[in-house]
Amino acid sequence: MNADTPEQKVVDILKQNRIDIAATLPCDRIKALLPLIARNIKTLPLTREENGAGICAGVYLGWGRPVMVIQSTGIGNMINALLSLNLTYRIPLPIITSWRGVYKESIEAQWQLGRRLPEILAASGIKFTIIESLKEIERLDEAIKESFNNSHPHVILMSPAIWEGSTCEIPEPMDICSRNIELVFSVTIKKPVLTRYEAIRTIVETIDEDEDIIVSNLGIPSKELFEIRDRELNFYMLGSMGLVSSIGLGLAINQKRHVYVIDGDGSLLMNPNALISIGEYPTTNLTIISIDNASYGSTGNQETCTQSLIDLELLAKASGINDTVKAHSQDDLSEALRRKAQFIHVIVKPVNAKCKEIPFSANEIKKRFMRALKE
Ligand SMILES: Cc1ncc(C[n+]2csc(CCOP(=O)(O)OP(=O)(O)O)c2C)c(N)n1
Repeated sequence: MNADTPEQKVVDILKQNRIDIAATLPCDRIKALLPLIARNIKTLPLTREENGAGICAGVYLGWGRPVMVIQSTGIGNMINALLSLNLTYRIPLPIITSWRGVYKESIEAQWQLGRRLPEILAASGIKFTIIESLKEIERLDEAIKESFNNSHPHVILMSPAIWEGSTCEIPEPMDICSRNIELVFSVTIKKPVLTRYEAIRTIVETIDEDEDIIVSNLGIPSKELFEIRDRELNFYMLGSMGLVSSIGLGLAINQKRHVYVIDGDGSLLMNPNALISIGEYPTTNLTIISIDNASYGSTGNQETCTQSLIDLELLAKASGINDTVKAHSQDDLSEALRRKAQFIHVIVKPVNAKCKEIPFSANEIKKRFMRALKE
């Protein structure tokens, strides 16, 4: 039933290109394509596209070959990631989009972004290919190769015309069963004694220096890590606020080494979708260390709501991450690190060390990191 359908052709092209992970978010026009991809290629359903850009970047850094398959509106949700992460670090990412807003589009909310997408992508310096009909499907293969060969993202705008008349099977909706949810959580947050710098030093002194990966958050945390101990297995974020844990997940999926992520409180709250993905795809080699100074430390210690409203450990638990722990001291933190807890919530004071700039370009950080992973 699926042979010779346009959807099968797309899957064949993905397989020919040795794609090993597809990060997806649905569009009505690709409701037959997505389940077919999921049956053939390891698929990570997303809750927001920007999070997918981070996960796919991690997969690529771990020497994998990811694609994204999304609705074209999702490009609007990920434009900063495409520029500050993919273009800046030269990380390839083929993005197959169901191009809405142009062909037989009755939903008015699709028009504004959909019609302007080619101009937006061109102005952003993001390579794109328009595929109007099934006859042009081979251009998908060319676009995927172009993305990996030139180490940049490539958006493929696929017209709904391609799928018209397809006989590709659309699965029945799943059966929803009853389920119990139970959470008993009670915790005391003590007045902080540690600084972020001390917490990062504890991480560096506890992990396996020769084997383990550290992915560190943008701004001062990366600079502090660089100053404490620069190593080739450190991946320093220079921007893309919120994506550090997503990148860590992508790496953990594609690597055997243990991945330690240094995240913040502000950054985690910008992309709680990362926690949902981590809860959904549990790995045994990923530890998220959320260093919570109750503020946006890198931009001048403006308060976040972790002091008054949200407990990040509870947020992690609510996202399906079971093995969580709170750390107030160096001893708490090193014990949690030694047992490789999935999520460590570290309570620290809002203090920034005075550190120099990291003297590497994004591309240098990426290249030496990827080289070190191969050793
Ligand atoms: C989308 C976006 N908005 C705002 C910023 C500015 N910015 C850079 S670092 C940062 C604070 C990050 O805070 P947190 O994650 O809590 O880490 P901390 O610096 O406190 O360790 C902000 C707001 C940014 N880089 N990107």
